[in-house]
Amino acid sequence: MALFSNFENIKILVTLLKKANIRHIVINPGTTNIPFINAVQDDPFFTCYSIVDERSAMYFAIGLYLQTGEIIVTSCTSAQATRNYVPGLTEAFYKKVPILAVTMEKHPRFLYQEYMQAPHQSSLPKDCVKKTIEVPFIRDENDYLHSTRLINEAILELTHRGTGPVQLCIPWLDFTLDEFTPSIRAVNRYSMDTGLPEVSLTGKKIMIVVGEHRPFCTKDQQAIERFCTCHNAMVYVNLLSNYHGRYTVAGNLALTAMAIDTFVSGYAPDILISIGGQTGDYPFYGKLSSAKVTGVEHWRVCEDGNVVDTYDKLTKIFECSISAFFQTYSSDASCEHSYYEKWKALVDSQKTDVDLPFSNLYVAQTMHRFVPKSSTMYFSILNSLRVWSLFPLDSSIICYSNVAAFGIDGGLSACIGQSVESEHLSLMIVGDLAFYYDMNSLGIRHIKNNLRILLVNNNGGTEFKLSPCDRKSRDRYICASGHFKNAEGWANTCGFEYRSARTKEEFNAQMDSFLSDSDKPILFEIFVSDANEYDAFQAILGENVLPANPLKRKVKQTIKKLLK
Ligand SMILES: Cc1ncc(C[n+]2csc(CCOP(=O)(O)OP(=O)(O)O)c2C)c(N)n1
Repeated sequence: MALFSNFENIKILVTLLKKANIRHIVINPGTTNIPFINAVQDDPFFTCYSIVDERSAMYFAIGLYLQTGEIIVTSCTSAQATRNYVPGLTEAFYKKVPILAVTMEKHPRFLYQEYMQAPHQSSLPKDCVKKTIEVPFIRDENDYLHSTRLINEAILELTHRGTGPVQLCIPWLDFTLDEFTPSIRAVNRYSMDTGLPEVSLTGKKIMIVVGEHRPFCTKDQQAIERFCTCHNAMVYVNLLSNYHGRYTVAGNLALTAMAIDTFVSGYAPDILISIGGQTGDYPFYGKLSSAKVTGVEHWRVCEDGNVVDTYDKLTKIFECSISAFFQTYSSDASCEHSYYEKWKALVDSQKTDVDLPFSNLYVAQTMHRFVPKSSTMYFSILNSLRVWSLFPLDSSIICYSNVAAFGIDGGLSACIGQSVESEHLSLMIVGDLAFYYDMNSLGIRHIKNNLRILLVNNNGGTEFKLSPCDRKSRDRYICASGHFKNAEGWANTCGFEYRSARTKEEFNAQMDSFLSDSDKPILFEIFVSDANEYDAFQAILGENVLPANPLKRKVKQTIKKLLK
């Protein structure tokens, strides 16, 4: 298959910035802009600035322009980052400030597909920029020439008939679809009006995946359970599913540690039925969307009836309610549950009591059993959500995260909004960048004593160091390290009780009281190193890697036990 690339786009942009003598670049942390950051951060031609918050980055860029009178470039990742440029860009638009806002976007096929971090990037309000220019993926000479012309056009527009901001949208990353064999699927849509079709589910392995969802009503829950009773079905859940019926499998760790070939040969369903919103579950998406997974039909059950082909396997859309769908395809028959049992056996055999260094993961491993019943937990996206998803929580605990548009910007505010209408504990798990993005929310005067914030201060976005990489080279701009010391002063100013821990012992000694009733909201800041965050994740994965033959893993675990 063709290799789609954005490296050529980055090269063209950097070359043209130099030719236009544009030197100042304001950089926000992120993944999709890593190729651009790598291309400029050590080039002495450019002066780079690291700003965590995109709202402030855009105003910072305005300030740079006011002082220098020069064109300023800003660079941010996709997801919610671009949206947070809007206030500053609006000021820049009416102030006529020439800022080239370089934003990144995914291939258009991911738009509106419940694909992670893929909100529309070029839909800014019309009084933000003079022009939005989107360059193509470069696949051949035509694309190359096209991009070169468009990037020139974007730079020229900054000063054409008066100055003003311009958005330049660049597609991100090289990607190939491994083992892709073209095949053309037809997608059919059914509704209660037209009638749901006859389907044959006999002998099929069925996986129901529950994306983010508020707690289920009894009617839906019963309908799903009844369906599972009469089919060889399982329900894949993660924390955000808030579904706790029979036949559920919390399979996040299993999928994280499972080789794709193992999934294909032993764990993939014949039919995937999706309900709820986005899963926010990268391991799940990675496995189900793999081109190696063939023969799986995705059935989407949703009242909007939209064509949302998240895993590139969509064949049927059922435009109806959850209960209508599952009731329609249930009967009084019962059935063997070999598929569910296979998954359950796998999940039951997993090892999570691994010795871990002090880290977000260690805190999740230690604390997940002690979170009081009926609490609500709100997870910051990506790293915090990922590590907590490896551990089950009591079924009375409700979990949320901003996985719809995937911003680090508003988790705390959302958690506080939830907490003020609850009598139970509300617990936010948040990294330092996301915390500082939303720290003004600590001043909300409606905050009650039921709020608990666990702030994992790992000095920047550890998210960008969890895969093998040169960690040092990522610190300055990609992870945005070194901006913040601690939250103590601000927490105290806002009437919180502030606690901190730098070791497991300090953490363990305070965990109970952190989770207990208090006459103040509590902010508990733990200081962990990026190296420990990485090592902890690798340690738990290493213990649970699932080779093609699961028997081998059992033997390995037994030998390890005997050697202890
Ligand atoms: C508004 C917004 N800006 C930028 C991003 C890109 N982004 C995703 S995760 C992340 C790092 C978060 O760092 P932190 O909150 O410290 O959590 P950690 O990964 O260290 O646990 C960033 C910048 C985003 N998702 N949303």
